[in-house]
Amino acid sequence: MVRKPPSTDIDERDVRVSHPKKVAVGVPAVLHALQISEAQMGAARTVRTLSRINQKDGFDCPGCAWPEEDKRHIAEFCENGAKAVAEEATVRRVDAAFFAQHSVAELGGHDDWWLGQQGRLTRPMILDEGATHYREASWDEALTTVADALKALDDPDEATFYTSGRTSNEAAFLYQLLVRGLGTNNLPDCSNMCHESSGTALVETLGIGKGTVSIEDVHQAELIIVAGQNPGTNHPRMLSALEKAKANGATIVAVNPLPEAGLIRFENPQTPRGVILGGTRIADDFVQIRLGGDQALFQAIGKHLLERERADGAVFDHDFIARHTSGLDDYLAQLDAVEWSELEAATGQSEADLRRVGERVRTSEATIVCWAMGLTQHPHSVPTLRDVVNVLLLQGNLGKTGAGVCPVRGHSNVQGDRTMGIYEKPQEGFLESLDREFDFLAPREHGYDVVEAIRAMRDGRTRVFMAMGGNFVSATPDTEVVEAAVRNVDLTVQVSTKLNRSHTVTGRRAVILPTLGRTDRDVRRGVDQRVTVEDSMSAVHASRGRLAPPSEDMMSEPAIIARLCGLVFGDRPDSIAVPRADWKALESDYTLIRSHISRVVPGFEDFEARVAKGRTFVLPNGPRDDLSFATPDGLAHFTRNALEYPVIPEGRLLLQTLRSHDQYNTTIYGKDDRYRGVFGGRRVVFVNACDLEALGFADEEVVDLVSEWRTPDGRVEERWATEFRIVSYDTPRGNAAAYYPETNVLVPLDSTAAESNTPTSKSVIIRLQKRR
Ligand SMILES: Nc1nc2c(c(=O)[nH]1)N[C@H]1C(S)=C(S)[C@@H](COP(=O)(O)OP(=O)(O)OC[C@H]3O[C@@H](n4cnc5c(=O)[nH]c(N)nc54)[C@H](O)[C@@H]3O)O[C@H]1N2
Ligand SMILES: Nc1nc2c(c(=O)[nH]1)N[C@H]1C(S)=C(S)[C@@H](COP(=O)(O)OP(=O)(O)OC[C@H]3O[C@@H](n4cnc5c(=O)[nH]c(N)nc54)[C@H](O)[C@@H]3O)O[C@H]1N2
Ligand SMILES: [Mo]
Repeated sequence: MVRKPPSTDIDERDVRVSHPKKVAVGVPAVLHALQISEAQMGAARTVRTLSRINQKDGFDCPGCAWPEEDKRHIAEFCENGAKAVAEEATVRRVDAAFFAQHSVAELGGHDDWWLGQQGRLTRPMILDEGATHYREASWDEALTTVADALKALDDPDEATFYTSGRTSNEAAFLYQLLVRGLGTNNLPDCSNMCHESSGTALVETLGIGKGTVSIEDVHQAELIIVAGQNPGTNHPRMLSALEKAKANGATIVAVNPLPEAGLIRFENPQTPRGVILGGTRIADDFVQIRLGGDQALFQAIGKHLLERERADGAVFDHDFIARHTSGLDDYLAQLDAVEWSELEAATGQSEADLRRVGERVRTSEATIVCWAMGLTQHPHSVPTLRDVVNVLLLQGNLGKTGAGVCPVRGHSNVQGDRTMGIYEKPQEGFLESLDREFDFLAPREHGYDVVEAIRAMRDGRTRVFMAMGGNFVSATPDTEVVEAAVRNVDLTVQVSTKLNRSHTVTGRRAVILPTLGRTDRDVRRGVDQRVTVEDSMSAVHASRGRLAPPSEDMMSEPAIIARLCGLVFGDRPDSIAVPRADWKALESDYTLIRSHISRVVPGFEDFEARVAKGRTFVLPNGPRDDLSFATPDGLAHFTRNALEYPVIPEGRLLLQTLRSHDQYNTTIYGKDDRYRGVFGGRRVVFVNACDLEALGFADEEVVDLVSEWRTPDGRVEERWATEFRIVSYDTPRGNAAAYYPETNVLVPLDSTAAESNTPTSKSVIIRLQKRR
């Protein structure tokens, strides 16, 4: 398969490369954010909007899920939060005339950067079967089209409903109700490609699929390990928390194949010291690990702790282990069995260096491990994360101040969406409450996750595909396969704020439902509506937009779904069991949705009062609150995990696909990756200089990337991404990096993590191919 890039919208001949930066944020970051904001919104709207981010009674930043600090700065935002806001609050518009002018085929020739630059969607649009262009539709027609298609299905499992992670709690709750009311659990979400491995490992070992620390814990920790995460770009406000932790005496260890700028040094634009004194050095220790070497690192730490415990004692927390855990002996047997030489090979670190990190852990009274995609998108991510938990359990680093697990979530409400029931494998307790509240019987059979949803479309088992936000076509692996799969569906429906490739690669018929975003004012029957979100640390609070919506005739996500529920369920006779509610009332008063939530979702009792006046409340968290673990035996579990790490065939490289500084997932804000020194282009591949020499390539050479996937029956499949410029870079030998989504075409659909089924976006075997 040779794939041409969708277009030449970004002229890659303009790419320039300079030295990577060591310092993140600072004044240039603020200036850059303001430039982008002004281009999208103009000066007045920029000031009005940015001053409302993350303020009490303002809107929740759509950038990331990192929590707000208690005492909020006047401008509690970061460069990339500002870019996320500008992208949404832009004054550019995609109207009906735009669609009349551009055929779907023509739009399909553009990339996500160009499509996103066109502005906010404003009108419901329908693509009729055989038509070349979308045409304008009324809300009635658009929603009736969707409802009729859903009602006409022979089997509800022929429909699949994707969710991205910006959707509010209120919309997510109604959406899962719509889906379960129809009779399916086909609710794949972006989590399946993101922190699914975290959830899987944490539920099994700790009985909860979420992190166990609060922002205060981060401030109070003695040691923070930041593994597989690039906060300078993806969670910039986390750097302020790390800075505060350091001021309180914490040690920070960064574990990453790349020396990412924010991990090395950070200039806080919100403190005079950050601006004047050149910032804080963040990482005390930088472990430049091989891709996929983290399980070995954590086993090495465990082995070191075990050896020191046997030598001098006083390392393990025996009381904690005896009272709250099971499985220690099995875990220790693994630590005894694994050889230092193998741990060295897997990590690329010497035994002495591994022991140095082990010593930092041993001497810390309160340790937190933070992680993101560098740990979750490998074939062995789930065992890796179980080994992270193992190390923390040895010293009782749970349920005490400054300690615990901290999976740092991506999308700003991805955690809340799960809490609201967006999950293909719902828990029985949740379904029982749902049945009771809405007087129906929710389906029990598990539904499709993202990878299974793609297979079902590919194989002709799906007739309707609906997406609540996101960009399914670009965000998922194996782009060629996914595009063909989506085209195989009768009807595709996108609820979206902005145009993207999922509107150009469609089923035989397609509907676009434009929706309000976080920053938009949402007035229903004369009353300003609020929605709620949950951050990465289980804190729930309200969010209210203030800007005039992109057009008069826009609907919010909760309103769209409430009306759809009315169309789908409203006229069913009483003899048929479908969810019963006053859909019309829910559409215009979200307090009523919250009232339903308060009776269905544990921890949301008295919901309305607890989020009134900008208040935040924290959901119950067993391990954090009182060391209770919702596992079958009520204990936290040590586990024995055989050591795994990638084996890279001769002459090949292991490719990780990651984010540049100027993108939000598939939304491309600009063409630069300032901290890594790349400007004006995105089709670059970062390779170690020694590998280049050994493989016979040169810096700046333009090559094709060929992924080589060995199928279970032993064939080698090739996938091509053409014309990438080589950038000689400080990455471990054998490890390369390139941006997503351009490289998604290289990630095989069948290459997924064991147990979590997450696509292995950080672990793709490739070869560099000379261009003919
Ligand atoms: N501005 C901005 N903010 C975002 C996003 C965005 O695109 N733009 N996306 C949001 C979303 S949905 C998410 S999930 C998060 C993503 O946040 P990150 O996980 O920080 O995102 P990635 O760019 O995928 O970066 C992965 C990091 O892990 C490192 N890494 C890769 N493989 C390994 C490995 O095997 N071991 C170790 N130790 N490190 C490894 C990479 O070098 C890189 O630093 O950010 C969220 N916030
Ligand atoms: N190769 C590779 N692939 C990856 C990853 C990787 O690291 N490497 N990362 C994975 C991860 S972690 C994630 S989370 C996924 C992301 O997958 P998605 O969440 O599906 O993708 P996004 O690019 O965040 O979606 C952007 C679109 O969302 C819509 N949107 C934005 N805000 C709103 C809103 O408020 N409401 C609605 N209805 N729509 C809105 C806009 O139309 C915008 O174009 O990608 C995954 N794919
Ligand atoms: Mo994500």
